[in-house]
Amino acid sequence: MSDPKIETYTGPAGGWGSAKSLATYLAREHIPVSGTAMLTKQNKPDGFMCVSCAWAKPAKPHPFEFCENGAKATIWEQTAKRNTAEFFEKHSVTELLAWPDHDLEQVGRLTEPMRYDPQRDRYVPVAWSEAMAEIGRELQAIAPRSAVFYASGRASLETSYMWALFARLYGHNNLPDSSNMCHESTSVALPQSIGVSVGTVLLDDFETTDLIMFFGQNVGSNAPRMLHQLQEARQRDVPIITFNPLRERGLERFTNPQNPLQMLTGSSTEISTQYHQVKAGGDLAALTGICKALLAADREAEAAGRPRLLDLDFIAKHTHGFAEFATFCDGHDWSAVEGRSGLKREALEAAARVYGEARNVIGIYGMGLTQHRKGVETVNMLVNLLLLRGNLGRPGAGICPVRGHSNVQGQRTVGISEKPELVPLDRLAELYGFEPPREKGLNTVETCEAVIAGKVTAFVSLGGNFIRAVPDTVRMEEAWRKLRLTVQISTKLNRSHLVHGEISYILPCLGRIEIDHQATGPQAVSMEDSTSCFHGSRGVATPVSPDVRSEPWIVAELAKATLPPNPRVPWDAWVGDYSRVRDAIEATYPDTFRDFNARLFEPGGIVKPLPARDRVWETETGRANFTVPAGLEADPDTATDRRDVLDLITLRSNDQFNTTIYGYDDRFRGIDGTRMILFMSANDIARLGLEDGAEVDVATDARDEFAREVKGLRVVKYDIPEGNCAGYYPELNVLLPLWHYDEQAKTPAAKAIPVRVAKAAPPA
Ligand SMILES: Nc1nc2c(c(=O)[nH]1)N[C@H]1C(S)=C(S)[C@@H](COP(=O)(O)OP(=O)(O)OC[C@H]3O[C@@H](n4cnc5c(=O)[nH]c(N)nc54)[C@H](O)[C@@H]3O)O[C@H]1N2
Ligand SMILES: Nc1nc2c(c(=O)[nH]1)N[C@H]1C(S)=C(S)[C@@H](COP(=O)(O)OP(=O)(O)OC[C@H]3O[C@@H](n4cnc5c(=O)[nH]c(N)nc54)[C@H](O)[C@@H]3O)O[C@H]1N2
Ligand SMILES: [Mo]
Repeated sequence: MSDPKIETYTGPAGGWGSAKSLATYLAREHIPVSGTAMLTKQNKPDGFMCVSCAWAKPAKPHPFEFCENGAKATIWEQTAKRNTAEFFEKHSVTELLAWPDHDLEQVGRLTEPMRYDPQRDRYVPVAWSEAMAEIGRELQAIAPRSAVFYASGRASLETSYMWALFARLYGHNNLPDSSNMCHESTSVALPQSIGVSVGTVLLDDFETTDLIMFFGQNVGSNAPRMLHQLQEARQRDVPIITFNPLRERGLERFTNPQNPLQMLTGSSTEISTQYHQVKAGGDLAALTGICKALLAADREAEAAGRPRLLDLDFIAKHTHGFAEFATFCDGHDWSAVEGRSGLKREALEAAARVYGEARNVIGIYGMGLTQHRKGVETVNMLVNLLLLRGNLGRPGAGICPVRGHSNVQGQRTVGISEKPELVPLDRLAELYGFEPPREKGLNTVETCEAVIAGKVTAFVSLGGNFIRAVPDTVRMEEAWRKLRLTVQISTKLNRSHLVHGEISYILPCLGRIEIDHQATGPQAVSMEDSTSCFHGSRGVATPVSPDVRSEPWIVAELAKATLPPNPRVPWDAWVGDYSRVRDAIEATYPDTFRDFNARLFEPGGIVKPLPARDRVWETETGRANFTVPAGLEADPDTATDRRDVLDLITLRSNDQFNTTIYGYDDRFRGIDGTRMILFMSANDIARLGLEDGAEVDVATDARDEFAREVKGLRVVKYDIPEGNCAGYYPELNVLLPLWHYDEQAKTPAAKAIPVRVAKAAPPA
């Protein structure tokens, strides 16, 4: 790593910066330029579905239907570098624990199964059969409820279905997945208000929308292909109103790297027409303010005999709870709304005006809404706003949560859930002749609590990097080392392999981009995107090593080694022909997956039926519910406005995928060469007696017995609201207390952690 460079970035998102960045990656991963042919197959109906984000895949794709970060994900997976037995022979686990995340994955793709050898403190090669036999024996020896099967949103629908079935046949619902740390707030909120757990917007809706309201999602880095839809909407003069504490470049200006004219002329499209730098956790108040302004304007219109602003017909026919909701909005005065949101009344009234004039409105959001103590209430506050003008269940309008991992939503659809009520257990019982466990399983936070309490002794992981992704790094790593068994099905080495149990295995798998050859030939798999469309995907690259196995094969072998034989579960036949797994999925969920195999490669994907899209509300009231939050405070810990405490936002750079750190270049934020950064406002820097570039120590301001501290962050003066600061996940997860989660969904509240910042102590 060279010296860090920190300077203001003045370019747009996309543009030549993207193109240049990709060329560097291809060279670094030793992929010849001919290897880029792979990229033309990305997100195409006859190709493979990107392993990066979950954004929708259009029926008529652009010639290059990928973005800078999707291409990086492909290159990172298809690197020519290999992590072999010789590597593990050279480096002890203790030594590797000191390596940064980037360096661990950078070693290359895992190539053969490995078992931890405690005598030598090294991972050593093991035969697949031996690995499976020992893991099976270990799982047989414990009560099923003391094992957890985690999944990280990338595995296909086929693998995920088998994984969830394996857990239930074995005897538990302990199926946490990355969605517990991500959009769980959505999955809890939307059923309360509109009776579905997912967004209602389809790609087509972007073509007829009249306004996009955009909350807490960093599109330029984390879902860049959506910039196409945003740019096209802007070219039709559709306003975009953004709420984000940071001025994110992708939400300001975008040069489409696939538009030759824009590239040649250096021009760009303005994305946001209004940009509101709301305080972290201030969206609940900001949305209340907009609703309040709209209600007032509607009364004025009524008094003056002008057309009303509320959709009275929709409210009367389709909703429940309007009066109480209006009382809530009227009951909070503007000074409270301004204080909590950090936004001026005039700004919120301006947003309300545009909203009140727009016919069809889409509300988009990401982690900026979900990862808060009141994440569920905040998501439902956005629904409230949409309900006021009937912006649900009609073309051009709706709610659009931007999901993370490429199949995180699909994993839930096919049974990976700790909540038994979300799974057709009776159907499974009937199909496979067993009595599925009915007791609620553990989600991510509960898994952490149970490991600390010693109630969980085995952790088996389908992808991901759990120990690095969860809160309270120091406490969790300590607890993790007491586990009896840890098993990671992975593509690359990460910290979760190094913080391991007494018995520990690394099981290397194929990535989605590789050709997956089984008894009946090369196999296809499928996933569900963020707009609830299912897509087939076919690998195109040669497998990284003859000793890696496909995820369905690994899951089947684990199941066979663990469970008594059950002739009704044809594990081997499923592995030989994935279309038979799809048949099983269809048999379990006949309405959702009708003619699944026949329609697998339908351009644009198979659209999942969603009652709310047709204004059928599967809620307790049978209507769409206005919901009333407890108050405006988004976060009970940080509500007191203690002047010496800042609310820390942990977020992603433009050069990472979650805990996978591609590099140290956060181009749009002007950071190059380091991730140990604390973005602060000029006023806070001055008030706390610091200066731009100063080295600081940051400690969590939590009233419990644990000290949580990160030393040696570098202060970067940044355009961010006073009272907030920001830095990178996962490095700052040390500061996030395990109990700091959304009250209803238990999503870790990673976007407003109360911290104290002090000048770094001189070395002792
Ligand atoms: N390249 C790339 N793509 C990814 C990922 C990746 O790491 N890299 N991760 C994937 C995954 S799993 C997910 S979940 C998504 C995550 O995608 P995002 O939802 O974009 O996640 P974050 O980077 O955490 O950024 C959240 C955004 O919310 C803003 N924000 C923070 N606090 C608040 C708040 O209180 N209110 C508002 N209005 N805004 C706030 C931040 O400034 C930031 O712009 O992306 C997916 N796609
Ligand atoms: N403080 C803070 N914490 C957060 C967040 C935050 O914003 N702030 N975000 C949260 C969110 S939204 C999420 S989704 C979680 C992410 O949590 P996870 O999903 O658990 O983590 P990832 O970093 O995506 O996992 C990366 C690893 O997955 C493995 N992998 C990659 N591809 C494949 C594959 O095809 N198959 C298999 N089997 N393995 C593969 C590789 O070994 C790689 O090292 O983190 C959460 N944690
Ligand atoms: Mo996520």
